[in-house]
Amino acid sequence: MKNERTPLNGIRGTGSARGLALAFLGASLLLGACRKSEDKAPAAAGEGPVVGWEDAVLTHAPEVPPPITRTHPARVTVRLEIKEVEKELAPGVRYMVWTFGGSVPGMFIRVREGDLVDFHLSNHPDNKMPHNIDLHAVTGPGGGAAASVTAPGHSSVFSFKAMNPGLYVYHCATAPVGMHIANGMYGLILVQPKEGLPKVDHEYYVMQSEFYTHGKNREEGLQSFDMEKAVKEDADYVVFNGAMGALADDKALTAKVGETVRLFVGNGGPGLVSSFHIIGEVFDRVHSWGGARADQEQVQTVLIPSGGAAIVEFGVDFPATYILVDHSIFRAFNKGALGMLKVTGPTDSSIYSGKQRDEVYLAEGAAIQTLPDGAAIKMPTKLTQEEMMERGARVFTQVCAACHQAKGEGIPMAFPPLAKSDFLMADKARAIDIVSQGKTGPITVNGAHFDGVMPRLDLDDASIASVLTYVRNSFGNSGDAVTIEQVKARRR
Ligand code: HEC
Ligand SMILES: [Cu+2]
Repeated sequence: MKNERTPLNGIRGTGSARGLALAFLGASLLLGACRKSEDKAPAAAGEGPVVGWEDAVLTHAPEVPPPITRTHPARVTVRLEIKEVEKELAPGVRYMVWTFGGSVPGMFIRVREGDLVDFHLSNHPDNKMPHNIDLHAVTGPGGGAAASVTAPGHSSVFSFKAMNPGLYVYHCATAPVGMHIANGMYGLILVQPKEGLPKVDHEYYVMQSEFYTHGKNREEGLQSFDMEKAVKEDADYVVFNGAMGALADDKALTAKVGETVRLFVGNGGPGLVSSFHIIGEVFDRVHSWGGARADQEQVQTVLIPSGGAAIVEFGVDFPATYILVDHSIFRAFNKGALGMLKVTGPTDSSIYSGKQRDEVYLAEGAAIQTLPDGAAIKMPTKLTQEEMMERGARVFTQVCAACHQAKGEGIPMAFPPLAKSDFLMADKARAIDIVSQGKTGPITVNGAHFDGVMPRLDLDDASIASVLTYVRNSFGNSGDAVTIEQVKARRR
């Protein structure tokens, strides 16, 4: 509903301003050694000089750091720690999430337009994977990704100037990028416009994303990432703030009648676009695409791209539990994209009459979501060597190359090589087990050590036989074929 309107902000950012800002960043990086003192450097057009040095306040969703009241840019330190931790996706469903700050989504970062940000990214020593960060607010190679590749037990530091106000997604961009994002590596950074945002009573952080699990939706136990479903964008869970129910019941957002609410809404993807809507509420002002200024008023549903954001503001006029959904509605009622905003206070019958008739409302739930499985696909039981090589090449490019790379060369410290791999060629049965069941734990390939996670891939016997025949006869390897029978025998 309507609340008091504030004039829309002006358009900002000219080419020459950016040029100046870049030069300014270069100068400031040189000053890095004497950071305790106040850094004074020439101001970019329309901004004051960088004064002072402070630590950014970071918060876990749904909390948002307090508005920045400074009237000048400052040098700001952001410290973010990557942790791989087990979390509950839904009741009884556990998942090893990779996080920026210990939770999904990652911690909310708030800086001010013009700030010079020193970014410290740490990768906890217990983690298995190298990670990095691409902040969409950063102007520079990979949005910081190139400068922040960090092995477990290490820390990277880079600096950037927050030149462009707006709400931005950040995410991990380590190969395979889709897998790192699917495992929970995303969050939001707000570059607060220098004139600030209009005052509201509540600011909240909501981020949508999907999970692709080996089991079906709500299948209990420890679930692992399913690359095949992810490639098909066939999500088992679409959720707000990292888990089914993370914004429901006693964890609902709250407000009182007469108050104003601002939601910073992001979409981590990795694959799906969000049609963000609140059942029973209208957004008074919207910053489409997370842009610096409100550009729309009285909006029902905002489209939030994968890797994008939006800011929505509204006043609450009537007590109720308002439901946050992705209006691609099966996601809401069947996959988890459902949150709550509980508004308390006096009713006003001039706004809404209240219940005039009583009837039973049956909420949708798990009961309706069992659909018949697709007809079993007939798999070939016999293939010629040539057919195996052809099929194997296809499986390799579609599935394995994301991690082991296009020519099987691997990535140092992350993915072992299949090219000329002594480990692969030494033991056929072991190779079948790895491709059919996944693999974790320390191994040595061609003298180099690896201790990562290869997920279960859910391939049929013919595909496993073919891809192994292919890799055992490509990239400098040569060996005998792996037959479908041999795979069958190992799997039973
Ligand atoms: C999501 C990333 C990922 C995908 C996809 C993947 N692997 Fe792996 N693979 C790994 C990791 C990580 C290891 C090392 C596991 C460890 O350290 O215990 C590994 C190890 C292996 C090994 C043993 C080590 C070696 O280099 O010989 C083989 C063989 C292998 N993978 C084959 C495959 C094949 C074939 C495919 C495709 C069907 C595939 N992998 C898909 C990540 C992946
Ligand atoms: Cu990562």
